Amino acid sequence: MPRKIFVTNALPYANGDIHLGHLVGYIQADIWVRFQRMRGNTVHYVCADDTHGTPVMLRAEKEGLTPETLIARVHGEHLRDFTDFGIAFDNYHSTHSEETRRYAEDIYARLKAAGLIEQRAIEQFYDPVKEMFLPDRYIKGECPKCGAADQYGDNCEVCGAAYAPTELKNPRSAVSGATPVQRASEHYFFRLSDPRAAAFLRGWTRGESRPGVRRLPSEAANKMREWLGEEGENRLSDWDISRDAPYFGFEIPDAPGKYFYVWLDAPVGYLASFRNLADQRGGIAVEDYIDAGKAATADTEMVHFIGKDILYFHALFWPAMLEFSGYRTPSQLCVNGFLTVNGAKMSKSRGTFITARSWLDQKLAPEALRYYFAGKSNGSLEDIDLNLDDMVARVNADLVGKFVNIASRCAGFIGKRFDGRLGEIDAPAAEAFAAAWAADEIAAAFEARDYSRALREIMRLADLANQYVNEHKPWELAKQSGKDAELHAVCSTALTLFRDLARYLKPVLPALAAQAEEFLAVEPFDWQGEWQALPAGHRIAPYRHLAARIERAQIDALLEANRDSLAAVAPAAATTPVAAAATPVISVDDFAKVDLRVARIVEASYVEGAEKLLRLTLDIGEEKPRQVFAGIKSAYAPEALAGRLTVMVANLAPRKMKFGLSEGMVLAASDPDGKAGIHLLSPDSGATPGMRVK
Ligand code: B3M
Ligand code: ZN
Repeated sequence: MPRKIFVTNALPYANGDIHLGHLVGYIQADIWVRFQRMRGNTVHYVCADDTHGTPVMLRAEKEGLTPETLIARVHGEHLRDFTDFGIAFDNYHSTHSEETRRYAEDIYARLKAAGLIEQRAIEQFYDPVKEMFLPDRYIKGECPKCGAADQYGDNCEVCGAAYAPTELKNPRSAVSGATPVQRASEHYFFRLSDPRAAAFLRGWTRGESRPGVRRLPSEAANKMREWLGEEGENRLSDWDISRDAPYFGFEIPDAPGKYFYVWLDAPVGYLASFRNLADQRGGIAVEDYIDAGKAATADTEMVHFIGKDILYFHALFWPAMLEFSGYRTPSQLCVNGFLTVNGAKMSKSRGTFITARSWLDQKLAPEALRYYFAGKSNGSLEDIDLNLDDMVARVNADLVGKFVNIASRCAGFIGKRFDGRLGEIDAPAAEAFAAAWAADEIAAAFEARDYSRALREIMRLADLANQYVNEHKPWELAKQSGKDAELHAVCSTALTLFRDLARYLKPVLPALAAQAEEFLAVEPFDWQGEWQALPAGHRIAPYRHLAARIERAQIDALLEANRDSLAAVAPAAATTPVAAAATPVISVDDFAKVDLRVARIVEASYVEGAEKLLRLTLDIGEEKPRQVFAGIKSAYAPEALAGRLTVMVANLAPRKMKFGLSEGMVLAASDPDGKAGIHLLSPDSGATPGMRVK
């Protein structure tokens, strides 16, 4: 029976451009969707912009726009970028939509009815001028320990002290400059600490989406077990799902001035985009995909493609939200790693923070990137490195040198000598090729999202096809009399092999495959198991150049276009730098006493009542994760932290703080006056939790 699959990609925030790092997951999803459709399965593939929350609100204010105007502009930009990279969503919607509001309110009402919503008062700093509660990044003051000026609310960049927001001396709002006041506020919590949540999640994270296919990648499922704790335990803390006005988002019903936190309604955007698609197109039984009862009998699937940094939300919060509100839970999470470029994190100074638009502006083929990312994708969470030299070499060798070369060496003879009509193919050669034709193996690789394996197999077959052409040398046959029949058979066979390569490359290179379909004058390729030749007498179109080589000069222009033009950065106004506390010279032995470890932030959450602290759960390869209160909330939203690697001091004496026990300290960089923000340290890709930093 054909499968019925509802597929989504993570919703990009509406306050930034699409960059190559985003495209890893989108290209992986689009390839899988195209493959499924070639197999005859029904797929509804949707996405949307993630539009709510403080960053979007403040960016709109900065640009002198309403949030609605800003998100409308960004929606168009995002959709254009995705479309130009061949990401063929059936619908690209917005979380700022009636469908999202309706589903969010419905889910919330059902969670409330299930006794899983709780109201609790928490203390926060409030800016009386801006009349808004202040997230950490907008409160500054003097460090209560060393007096350093202009420090953030939860930890001091000069002496490293971590403290509660209320301890900051002379606090002021970084938004208006006013002195913030402490104000209690009612917040709404989703009670993940309820035993029902842990019991459900423990089973769900271990489950299978289909026989033999795990719901979560195994490394992710193991992490969930840690986060949940052992049987009967529940390490999850309640999740604060409300924010106070002013906030760009949806008001919580019966809670005037309270808004759904952006991450509450972001995944709801998946359902909203699907519903909006169904209302536009008709004929889609949405309930069969999203209603728990109906989905079970209709045997539908809901598959989310996400980056590993947002695994926590998709493997804990979102399934629990759905389960306890009567909606179907995700069938499978397909999780991709982070992108590095030339072996390092994307960086504006190196010009490797490359936007999708700049790739296209440099006239670089989007399918070159699709091909390269596919060649690096094996279905795991591993990070992917875009080595630009390697990409140029791989695309030029495989796509131009191997695949297109078969057609370009044979098509001309068919056109010139045989009126564009194919002849009988060379049966023994075809059978040998057909025997090598591992259609099922290629399909299995695509199904498992192990595109690197699929492409290896396809390129092996391309080598066989080129070997056939090299052995029969049509260019020699064409010069000899009495060899026309052989020339006709050789070229017809080669073009049949070319046709099958194009068929199997189609999920990765849809545009190139469409050009091949047009040149060969065939119906759009689907995925048949058996090998069939193109029939004798079949007329093909005149051959037109199918793909151009990439030149290194294009890559240099791309890097230049993305480099932060340093000249444009005005020299910082001369200020008397805060005298950094003199740090004594120490010996190597002194330094050796500090046990620095690579740590993965498995969870980051707000701390009730703490303005500047985040509670981090850190995996440093020990039995139990560490709990650390870190003064980085001023610079980081918790959702941006989950899954990241950082460095921590692992042998600090545990500190009893107001909000609990802090078992260590994470390291972050900033300048003495703190003006340039806080920058969490992160080790290069390849480092793993527990590694000693020396
Ligand atoms: N917008 C974070 C991100 O852009 C967030 C994803 C939402 S998916 C429901 O990766
Ligand atoms: Zn200090």
